[in-house]
Amino acid sequence: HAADAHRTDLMTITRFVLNEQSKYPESRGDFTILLNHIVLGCKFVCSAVNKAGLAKLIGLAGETNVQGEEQKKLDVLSNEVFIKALVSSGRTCILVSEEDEEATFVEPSKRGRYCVVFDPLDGSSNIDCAVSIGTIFGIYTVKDYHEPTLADVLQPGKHMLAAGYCMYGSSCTLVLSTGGGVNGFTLDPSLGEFILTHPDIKIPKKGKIYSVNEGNAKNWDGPTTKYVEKCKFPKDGSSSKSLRYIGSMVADVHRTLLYGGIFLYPADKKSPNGKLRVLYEVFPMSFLMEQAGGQAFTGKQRALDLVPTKIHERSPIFLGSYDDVEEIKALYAAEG
Ligand code: AHM
Ligand code: MG
Repeated sequence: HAADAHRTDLMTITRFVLNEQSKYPESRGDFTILLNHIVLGCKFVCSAVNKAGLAKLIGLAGETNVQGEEQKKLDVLSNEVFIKALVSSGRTCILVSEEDEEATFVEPSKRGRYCVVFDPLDGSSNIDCAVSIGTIFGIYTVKDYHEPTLADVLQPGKHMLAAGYCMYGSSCTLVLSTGGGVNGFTLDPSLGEFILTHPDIKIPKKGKIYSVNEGNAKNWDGPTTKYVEKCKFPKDGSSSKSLRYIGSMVADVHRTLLYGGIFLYPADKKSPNGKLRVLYEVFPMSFLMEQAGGQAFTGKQRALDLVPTKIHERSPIFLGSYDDVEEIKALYAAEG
């Protein structure tokens, strides 16, 4: 009986990934080791986030991050934990974090063949009011780990080997793809283990929700304006979409993945490249969307085809249900 099986036969994330990797005869467990260190970072951040209100961890650290935003203590802490966990895994070579202006090149004695790009704590404006926040990560491999260069991480998202996020919400949920679909794991706090709770996630082909910061509407371009207008006042007799916007990419994308619909952070007159960062926000989420049967589009091209030229580059992004993204693509195509 399936329900009983679940209670005694626990599919932890480690067991799951080991099973998946055993399909590759050349696999030596390196990826599993790397993932275990990412999972450790997520557990640490989860516990820090849960204690934030109590431990007075909230507040300014008196520093600003590379984008000039105020940095909260939790951001600094999360970044340190991830950098240390990733370096000590002995499986990484180059690390790119939203919080660090420069990429970290791991010292030669600790190098391995993976590059990890990540945003250790995204959605920081939501920390102080206890709304969901998350960690986002993407994984590449280096060509030659004796000679790592920035070119190893300035690669299109389609070259990613794996991507995922961890959401610190009403539960702590880790969503991962290693290129063979998308799976979701929930942290069982009593075990300290992520257990497979959402096997083989597929995004609904079409959704009933759109998710965007409409406060920027006066600065949008034609296609975005037309699309959102269509969501509210459909002319084809279909019902209007609901608006949901948390302002935490991980939470907005997680809902989109499970319920369907579209998430957009478009270009606007003030931010011609949008707000979200290509390497560690746009790519991992686009990778997951495609793996779940959805699409991700920049307004010009398939998001995963984009070739970044700088590690903190930004791009507009439209991602979600296949049919919903198809509509926005048509509007941009019509624009010429
Ligand atoms: P952050 O890295 O400063 O936390 O900003 C990223 C966040 C995303 O999580 C979210 O999708 C977006 O910013 C919301 O931006 P806005 O407040 O402009 O709507
Ligand atoms: Mg961010």
